[in-house]
Amino acid sequence: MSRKKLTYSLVTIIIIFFCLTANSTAQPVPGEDENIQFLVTFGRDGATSWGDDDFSQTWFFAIPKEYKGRFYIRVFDPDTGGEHDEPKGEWNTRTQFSVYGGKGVDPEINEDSRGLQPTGNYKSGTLLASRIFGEDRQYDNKYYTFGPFNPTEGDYSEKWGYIFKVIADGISGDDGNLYRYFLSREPNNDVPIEGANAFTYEYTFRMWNNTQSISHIYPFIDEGVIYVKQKNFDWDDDGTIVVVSRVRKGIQVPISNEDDWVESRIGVEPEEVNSSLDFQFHKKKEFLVRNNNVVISLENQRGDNLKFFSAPIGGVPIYQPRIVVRKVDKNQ
Ligand SMILES: [Ca+2]
Ligand SMILES: [Ca+2]
Ligand SMILES: [Ca+2]
Ligand SMILES: [Ca+2]
Repeated sequence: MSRKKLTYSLVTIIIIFFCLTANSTAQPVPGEDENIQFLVTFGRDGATSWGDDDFSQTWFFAIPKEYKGRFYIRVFDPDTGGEHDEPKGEWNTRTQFSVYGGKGVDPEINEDSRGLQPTGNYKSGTLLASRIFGEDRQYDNKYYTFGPFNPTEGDYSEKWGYIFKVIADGISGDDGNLYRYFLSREPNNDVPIEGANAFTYEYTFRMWNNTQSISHIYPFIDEGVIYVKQKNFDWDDDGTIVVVSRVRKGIQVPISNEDDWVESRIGVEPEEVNSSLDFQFHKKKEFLVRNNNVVISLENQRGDNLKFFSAPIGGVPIYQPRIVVRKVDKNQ
């Protein structure tokens, strides 16, 4: 083997090694690498200027086909009241959490299922469990656990395994419900399932109340993507949104301010295909923008929405200045 080939092989081995070891657990939603404290969904009587465009949020959990055990979907702080939540007047928001399985859930087959807007047949699939929470001390700063479920109750996909959908609908009121999920093997503890992942097509989350913080989300760039169109909503002119990848040190994208959408196109480099991008949300440093809720979605040049994975596929992309492989002439 020539030295050049050997160098390429070693680089390939190192990259594969990092891809395998970088598979952090996907079970907390928001994920471990994202540095996002909470998802947020307002009651449907809320004002969109508070940062939720449609009062509904859809997430998917993918259970690998090898996993045969039962599992649970745990919701932390499902109530709206007490700790963590965002009041407007008295607490009156009621949120319905619903778990769906069976045929019709797979969002690659059924576009309505993606839940970008809570319209059409976005509740497709078989309803497995549902519960409505208002202000409820029993579940304030605590978990409520859905399940147990069997993986085969999900919608089977060759690519992703058994897919389950969880929709949070703000069915009444005007306060913001902050919450998060954990996909667990056990009902009363957070015990991850090896190889599981979670994803959404429209991410609505709360930024930290800390001017030093940087949050991340990780869309996966499929084969054939030439550019992506990013759309962000109600960013409150809070700092910057920057895109980083293995070959991109960081480009700033246009940001929204108050109750508005801003969109832009980002060209995709060939080296970025089949890997994740790192969308970084840098808080404004000069002063604190409080309680900033933000919505983001992406689509490719064909208008197909991209998935944001709670555990980035291939690991967190780290910018690497291009490696130059020098040809060594043995005759010298
Ligand atoms: Ca609460
Ligand atoms: Ca209220
Ligand atoms: Ca809550
Ligand atoms: Ca906002």
